[in-house]
Amino acid sequence: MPDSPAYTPPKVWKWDAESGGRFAKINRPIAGATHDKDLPRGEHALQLYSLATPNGVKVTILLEELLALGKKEAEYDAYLVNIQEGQQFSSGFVAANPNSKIPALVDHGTSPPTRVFESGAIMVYLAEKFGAFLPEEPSTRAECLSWLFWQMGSAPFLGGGFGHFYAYAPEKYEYPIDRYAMEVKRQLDVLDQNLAERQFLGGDEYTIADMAVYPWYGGVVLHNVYEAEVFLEAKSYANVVRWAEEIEQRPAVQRGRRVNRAWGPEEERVPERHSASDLD
Ligand SMILES: N[C@@H](CCC(=O)N[C@@H](CS)C(=O)NCC(=O)O)C(=O)O
Repeated sequence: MPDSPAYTPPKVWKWDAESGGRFAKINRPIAGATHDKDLPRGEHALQLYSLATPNGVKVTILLEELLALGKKEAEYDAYLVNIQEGQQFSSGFVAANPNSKIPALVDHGTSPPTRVFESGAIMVYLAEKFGAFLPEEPSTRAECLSWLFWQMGSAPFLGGGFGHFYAYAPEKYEYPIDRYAMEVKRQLDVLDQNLAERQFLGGDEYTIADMAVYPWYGGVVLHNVYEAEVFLEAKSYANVVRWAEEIEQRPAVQRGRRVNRAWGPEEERVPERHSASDLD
């Protein structure tokens, strides 16, 4: 027998702003801007509007890796978008990303400027623009893109599914926690088996696929994300732990993780980034 009363969906779903738990304040069933406000703009061609969540950090890691390679044109301004305050619904942000989610990139180095949204699309755009971290040889490129798109399709089950019901929902419900714990453990095993054979996700080369997957699944195995390390037996995925630790030691990764961070220890917070010296 279920321990909560059975729910029968009404004929037509209606929006009840009070019922959604931690994110009820910002989540809405409609798209578009809620208020008029332009985005700020700094001096570099690349303007990033983001936050240091896993989806944000993968892009700042890539930008810092490009700079570490000596790609000077990858210099960027990174502005913080406070999603708890609904800044993703400003008219300026919606013009950069009609989906109202961080990260969003505007490249003023093209005429007219190029807007790019969805972190995977941003990573491919930057990797192609600078000719780095996305292999050119067709089969290794396909392998890299396969793991990159694997992250885009898989992480919503980890964050929006498991993380939401295990850590954020107003009550603990066994059915969704079981459903998503099973899926996340399966995903960790997919990574673990792949990394048993390879140094990086796509083979011998560190690519945008590693940068995209690490903030999500590295977070689970190294940083007790959702306080679920024990529940998921995260440390048992030894190859994922080995791979995540190797990535996390990279100086560019350590820099990228701090950009647009407005919480945690003071020395790790860099809410806005306009030059390398903001991180030095
Ligand atoms: N598939 C998107 C997901 C982006 C996403 O979910 N961003 C979250 C923060 S991690 C967000 O901006 N949420 C605000 C909202 O849902 O209103 C991507 O990879 O860029």
